[in-house]
Amino acid sequence: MPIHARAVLIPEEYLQQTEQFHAASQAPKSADGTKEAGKDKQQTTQVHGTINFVQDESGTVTVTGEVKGLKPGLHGFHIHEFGDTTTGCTSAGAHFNPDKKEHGGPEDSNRHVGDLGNVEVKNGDSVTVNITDKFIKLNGEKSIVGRCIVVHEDPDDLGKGGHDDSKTTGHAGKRLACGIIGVVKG
Ligand SMILES: [Cu+2]
Ligand SMILES: [Zn+2]
Repeated sequence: MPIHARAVLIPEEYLQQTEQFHAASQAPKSADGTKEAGKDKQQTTQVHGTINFVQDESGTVTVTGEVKGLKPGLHGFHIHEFGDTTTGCTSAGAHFNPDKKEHGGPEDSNRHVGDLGNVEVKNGDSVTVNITDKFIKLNGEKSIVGRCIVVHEDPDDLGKGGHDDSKTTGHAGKRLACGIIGVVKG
């Protein structure tokens, strides 16, 4: 039977606000009894979307969906090890790497299991995702269920950029949005 999973990508800014709400609810009230509201945020486009995962009988996983609110160009797209967004997408940890390999591209054999490469925005601010991958799984030791999918600000250099972090993160920059992957009805 195929296995189905899904992640809703939540903008990093929203997750940061959630953390601020937690902090505010624990902070002492000000003299007039009102709580300090969060500072006005500069309005920026929020990156969001929904990503679907289906594992077929052979163990191949197809990743489909849409990401909106991105700048044109390539954006690093990875599975990170933890299904945790407590302090924003940082809580998702490093790339999911159960085989202790170096960062690479999706076509490399020396890659993190979580290395799905890039999504590319060609027109407007959204991209339709359609990736087929043999490394990520929805069950077993390499299961990505309960971990996070992360979309980055910059291109993933697939380990070949020569930067300090090319072999660990692909130099993909800030985490713009992330979502915890959960099992869904087929
Ligand atoms: Cu990443
Ligand atoms: Zn990686």
